[in-house]
Amino acid sequence: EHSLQHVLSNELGEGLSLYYQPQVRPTDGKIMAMEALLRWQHPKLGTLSPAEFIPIAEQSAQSVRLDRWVIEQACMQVAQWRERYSQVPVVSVNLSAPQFREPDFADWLQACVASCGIKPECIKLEVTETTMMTQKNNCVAMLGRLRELGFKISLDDFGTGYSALACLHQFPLDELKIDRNFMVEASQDPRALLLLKTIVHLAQELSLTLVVEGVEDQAQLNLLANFGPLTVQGYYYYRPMPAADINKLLG
Ligand code: G
Ligand code: G
Ligand code: NA
Ligand code: MN
Repeated sequence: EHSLQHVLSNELGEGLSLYYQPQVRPTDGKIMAMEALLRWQHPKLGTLSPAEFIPIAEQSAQSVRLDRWVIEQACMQVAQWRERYSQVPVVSVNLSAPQFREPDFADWLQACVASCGIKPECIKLEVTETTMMTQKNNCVAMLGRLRELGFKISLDDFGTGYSALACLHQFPLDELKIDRNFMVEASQDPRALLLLKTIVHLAQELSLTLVVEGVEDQAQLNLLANFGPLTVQGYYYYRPMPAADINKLLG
């Protein structure tokens, strides 16, 4: 924790990098989008997961800077890919809760994509259900504005947080990401599979695109066969990987 404060209080970048994990359309294997995932290479502890250090950074609102560093890196990467490849999938980035208390965020983000020479449509913003519910008014206002600017909005970890179900129709959203736990349960219990199927239909009825997280094997993928249009993010297709490895998939 001490050295996290060190990394965050200095010029960001040292030891930090982004991995990307493709989201795949099962019918033809096409990569529809990619999620940018932060990695921190600690000199002594090895690679640390953001699941461990983001919550610490959120407490001190240091995550505001961290998010913006991630977004800058992702936007520059998208710009570079777009110079080299004809079809570049949308890249999603995660927003931490304190970002929604920063009134300048939408302006900052608009300036960020503009300075990289890319369109807002190239970027998807992932917000967890819990962030959405604990900062409802801020989120609705800010995400509404961002969506008008052209950014795509995705509700992350759906079904595990402080439930957004009752307000789903009020949120400015383009996408639902069903938490990995639903896939795990669905492969063990037919009733859990029905639940997963019902959430998929709910998203389709609301005209939201849908990402099923955590598909790890063919058997799990087969369960989704008749569920209609969706994409899959999971180890079965791809693990999160450095940008250099993504080049091989785009080229
Ligand atoms: O890649 P994975 O183990 O390692 O990520 C763990 C968790 O950390 C996920 O819930 C993911 O949403 C979150 N996360 C990954 N990268 C970022 C980031 O850049 N910012 C924020 N706020 N969360 C991130
Ligand atoms: O932001 P979000 O919580 O959706 O981040 C995705 C997290 O899930 C990351 O930590 C990523 O490394 C992890 N992940 C992605 N696919 C799989 C999978 O198939 N199995 C498991 N166990 N974890 C996954
Ligand atoms: Na996410
Ligand atoms: Mn998730």
